[in-house]
Amino acid sequence: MKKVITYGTFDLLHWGHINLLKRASEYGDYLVCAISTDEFNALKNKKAYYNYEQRKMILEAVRYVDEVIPEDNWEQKLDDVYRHNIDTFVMGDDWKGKFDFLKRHCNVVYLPRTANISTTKIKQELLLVNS
Ligand code: C2G
Repeated sequence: MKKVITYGTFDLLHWGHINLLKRASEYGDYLVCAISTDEFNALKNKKAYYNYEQRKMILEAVRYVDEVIPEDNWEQKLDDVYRHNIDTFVMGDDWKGKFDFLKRHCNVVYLPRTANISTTKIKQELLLVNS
C-alpha cells in the first residue's frame, strides 16, 4: 500500500485545500493528513477560526483523506514518515524546497497552489462584505 502524507492548518476548508488533498491522494492508496494543533498554529502565528477538533472532524469527512493526525511541531515530519511508513510527502509549492531534507527518506512532491483562494482571502472579503 502506497502511503502519502501532507501537513497544514486547513482552516475554513476551501476548494484550494480540496484540490491539494485530491492531487496528494493520487500519489498513493492512503492519505495521512497532519493538521496543525491550535498550539502549533500559535507558533506559526496563525489563529484558526475552527479549533483543532473541528478542523479534524471536517477533514475526516473529506473522501480523499484516510487518516488525520496532529501536527504539534516543525520537527515531527521525519518521525512521521517512518512511524506511518510514508512513501510520498506532498505540500503546496509555497513550501517548495523547504522539506527537501526528506528526499533521502521518501518522495517529496510540491504541487502548484490553487490560485485566487485562501483562508486569508475569505476572511478579508467577509470583513469587507460585513463592514
Ligand atoms: N494550498 C493550496 N492552494 C491554496 C491554499 C492552500 O494548494 N489556495 C495548500 C498549501 O500549499 C498547503 C495546504 O494547502 O500545502 C494547507 O494549506 P494551509 O492550511 O495554509 O497550511 P500551512 O499554513 O501552509 O501549513 O508544516 C507545514 C505547515 O503545517 C503547512
